[in-house]
Amino acid sequence: MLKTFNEVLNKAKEYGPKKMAVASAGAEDVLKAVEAARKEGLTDSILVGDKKEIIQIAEKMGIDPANYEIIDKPDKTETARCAVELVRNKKASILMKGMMGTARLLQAVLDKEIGLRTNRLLSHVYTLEVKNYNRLLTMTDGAMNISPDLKQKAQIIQNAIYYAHSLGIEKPKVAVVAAIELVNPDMPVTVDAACLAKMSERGQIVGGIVDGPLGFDNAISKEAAAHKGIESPVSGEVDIVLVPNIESGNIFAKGLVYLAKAVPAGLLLGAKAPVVLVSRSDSAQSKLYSIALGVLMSEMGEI
Ligand code: COD
Repeated sequence: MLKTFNEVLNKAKEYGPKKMAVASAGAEDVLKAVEAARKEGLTDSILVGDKKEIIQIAEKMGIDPANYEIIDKPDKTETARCAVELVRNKKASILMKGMMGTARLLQAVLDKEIGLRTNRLLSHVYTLEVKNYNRLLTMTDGAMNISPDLKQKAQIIQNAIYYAHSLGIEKPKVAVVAAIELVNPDMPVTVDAACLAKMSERGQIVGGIVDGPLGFDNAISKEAAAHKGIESPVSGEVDIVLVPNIESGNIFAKGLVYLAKAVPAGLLLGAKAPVVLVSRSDSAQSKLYSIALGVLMSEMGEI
């Protein structure tokens, strides 16, 4: 079980280099991460975007553009579609979002003709390395599904469980968090949480252990759970946190990053190939870790 991003990086090196298509590569932090991933032997990237701009930025940074295949697509929508097509045509096995809006890339990924859809729901995971926690913590979904219903939440959990397997976690522990740990029909999130725990017990979600509803305190701390008299098979050892909606997930991750200096890395799951999808404001180091996660996930193959 990989417990830090350094361990993730070292493991991913064993599987590299993988071909990666970078959509809109013309930005310093994107190129910095892509070059670091090349030097670490993780990826061999095809850069898509405004070729002149990519070469200019690369040279300014001391990166030799000759190490990359560059496809000239000055228009951002064209860039997204081209990078997606490279993955669809198996010229690359990982897709990375560079300097473009998330929604634009997602629309290309979801495109019925050229996209990367499977019969699964696409969902996003943010994995965080947090100083005061004993393992990597994955939160889902703070970036793709806006307000998932019960069926979608079950699929989001299933995607995250498969992903956690790629981190060597045999039976990932999932906490479905809510404001309280009791079922209250006035709080539909608690009802969904109880259903998801039962769905896991009955084999409708497989490969992990799901419990909820749990407050975030008694999910993350055994002591807090004991204090409230709650016994949970996941408490204190949570690998995955399912949040109720995109806003809570986004605030959760950004809160940890900005206030607790957590290091984030992000991936989109459920497509034909992993999509490295981090915030434009995330550091080059976060982007490198996300690429490493993409390599591990790509090694698992299409699920
Ligand atoms: N998985 C699989 N298929 C999907 C998914 C999904 N998660 N979401 C939509 N689809 C399919 C639908 O079934 C449909 O066939 C087609 O895609 C279009 O669906 P719409 O009309 O709901 O799609 P859009 O374009 O209105 O919305 C899709 C987005 C991904 C753009 C939308 O959900 C969105 O904006 N999500 C949030 C993205 C964002 O801003 N994130 C912030 C990052 S920090």
